[in-house]
Amino acid sequence: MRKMFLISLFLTALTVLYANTLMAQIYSDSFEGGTIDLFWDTAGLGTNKNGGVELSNQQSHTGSQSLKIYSTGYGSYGNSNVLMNHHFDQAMYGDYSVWFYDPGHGGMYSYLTLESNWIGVQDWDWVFYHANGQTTFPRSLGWHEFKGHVDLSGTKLYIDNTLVYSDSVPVGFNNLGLYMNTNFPTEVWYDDFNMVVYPVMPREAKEQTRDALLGLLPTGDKKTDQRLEKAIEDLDKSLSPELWVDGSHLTMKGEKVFKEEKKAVNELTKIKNAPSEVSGAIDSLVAADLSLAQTALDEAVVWATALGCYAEEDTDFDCMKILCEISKAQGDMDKAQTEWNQGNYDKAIEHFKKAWHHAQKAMDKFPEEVPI
Ligand SMILES: [Ca+2]
Repeated sequence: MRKMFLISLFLTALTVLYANTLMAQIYSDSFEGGTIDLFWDTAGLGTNKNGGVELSNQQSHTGSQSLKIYSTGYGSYGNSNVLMNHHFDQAMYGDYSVWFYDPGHGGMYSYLTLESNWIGVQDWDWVFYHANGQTTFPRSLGWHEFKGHVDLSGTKLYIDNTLVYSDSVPVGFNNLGLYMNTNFPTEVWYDDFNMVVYPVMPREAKEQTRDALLGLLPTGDKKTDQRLEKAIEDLDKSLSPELWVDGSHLTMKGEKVFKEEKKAVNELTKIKNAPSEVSGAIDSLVAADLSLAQTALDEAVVWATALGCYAEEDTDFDCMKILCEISKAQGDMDKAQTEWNQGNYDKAIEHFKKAWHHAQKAMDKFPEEVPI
């Protein structure tokens, strides 16, 4: 059931997003089934020597399988050097996580790596985990979750939900991988990989759109200038810091972001003989709202799963409430896409707002009922 639930979300997201440049990439892998998913490049850029990757039933975090990375020890190529990775065509931002089965000994490097950011174990240290350097989080035998969040305010890395590293360097990533390097025969396991990533965070997309519209002034047409100025004013309101937690998350007052944006889009659609950049700006704004709603919805699904709430089979009252809100959010995402396809931008934004609201309600993020 769980798998079906996640897959249906995955398909929805793909359908919704193919049409625009703010394509969210949502991917989960529980390493079940017969073969390693094609998402992963197992050719490893020529680095897979003296070892390899395979699906294994020796350990599992969920289901009956996980991904095993193994070493055959020091050999003709030197240390074993194994990498399974995924390449993105452009720098990405967002959230990712994986479970790691720690065999509890030193003597190997193994980590989840994203460009210069990495979380895992070092060969010389069997006492603490490392996340871009040594942490104070003690190693122990068994499953542990490695998690990261990257946005324009920087990077945060977590082990078992404890923050172990943060910086304020706004750098996205083009590569992510699971890696091991050692000089003796051994093995580690990874399971339940999840990621929700974007090429541009919604807030940055809105800022860029605002600046692009500002760059059109003056157009030589007084009426057009007035509408552009009004739209920029509305966008400034939607970018107000108290409405934003970070580049992809809104505060409890977040509905104002959608409302102001709707006004801006309405102004832009009224411009007669609009410069060609205007229609691109409208699409960017609608896409950014899609990202905000989709992020909240993804997190609501993770939230529900963590609480043990699964679709269809659940009869628990609180679970039913959560799943009902998620279902409403998914319904609004679909309606938004339909409106967007028909050029009804303000109605699309209205549905993204509702989807966001339902996702927040599913996660119990409102202290009391907030009308929409
Ligand atoms: Ca599994």
